[in-house]
Amino acid sequence: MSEPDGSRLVAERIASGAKIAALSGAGLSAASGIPTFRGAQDSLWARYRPEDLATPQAFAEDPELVWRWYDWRRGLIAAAKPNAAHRSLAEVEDRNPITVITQNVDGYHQRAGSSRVLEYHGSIWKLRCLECGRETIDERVPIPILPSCAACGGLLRPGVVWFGEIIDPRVMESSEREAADCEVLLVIGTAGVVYPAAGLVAVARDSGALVAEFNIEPSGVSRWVDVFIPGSAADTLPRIVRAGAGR
Ligand code: BJW
Ligand code: ZN
Repeated sequence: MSEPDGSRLVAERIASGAKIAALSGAGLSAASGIPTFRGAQDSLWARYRPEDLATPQAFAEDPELVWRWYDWRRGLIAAAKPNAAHRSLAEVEDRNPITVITQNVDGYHQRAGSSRVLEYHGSIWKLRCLECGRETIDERVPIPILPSCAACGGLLRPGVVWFGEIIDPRVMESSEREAADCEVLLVIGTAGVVYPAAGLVAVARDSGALVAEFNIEPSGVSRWVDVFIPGSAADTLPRIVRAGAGR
């Protein structure tokens, strides 16, 4: 189904108080000015693919390079702020049960006011010691390169999930449960190519949820969705959520 019938259906389901799960990706924070992973970009880092930097092997080979990339991204995130799409997911909590499953590590959903957020790929503000395993929240921008553990002096790494690493089993289990139990799944700004996150769309669909995708172009999971809503999520998501609220 496509617009406008599909949009209306999604707005009506939300308005009727349906239980919602949202799966968000980098495209949701794009309108905040945070670069996506796979889009055309003109930054210093555009020549690197996520598969080149977001791996334990890359960090083992060149921790300084990987830390410089994360320090640059932490600076961008700290200087910008959540956008209208993040805010509309927070506002919908007034009327609907909602869990946000985010692949993003920027912390913007929490900053916008969402109270139930599952950080599927971790957080860029959490650091973990490679020696003693201690985890800390560290919001320094810039961060000293290379950062070291206050407890043991070991090398710290970003508390995120890299390729080849497992998702925190508790987060994975909760996410699968939310995808299976929701009545509406909102899939927002993700290329839908990184697993197991992308598989949550099939979980929701197979469990009978109405699946609505918000993206500027079709993604790897578009074949599984009931409704595709084209455009920037910062424009389309508030429109659908507010249409349901009669605003
Ligand atoms: C807009 C917009 C606007 C733009 N409005 N929209 C099954 C099949 C094949 C492979 C695998 C599989 N299962 C596992 C794998 C391997 C691998 C994987 O998926 N590889 C594929 C790439 C082929 N997965 C893993 O390794 C995962 N671990 C795992 O499976 O463990 C078990 C295991 C271990 C060992 C062997 C086998 C299994 C871990 C994946 C970790 C991903 N980590 C990263 C980095 C996180 C930290 C950080 O941020 O630095 O996560 S990579 C990067 O991709 C990041 C993102 O969360 C993730 C997804 O990206 P996302 O959000 O989709 O962003 P983009 O940029 O790709 O897309 C943006 C979208 O927005 C686009 O569609 C735009 O059109 C859209 N858009 N502007 C709306 N304004
Ligand atoms: Zn340590």
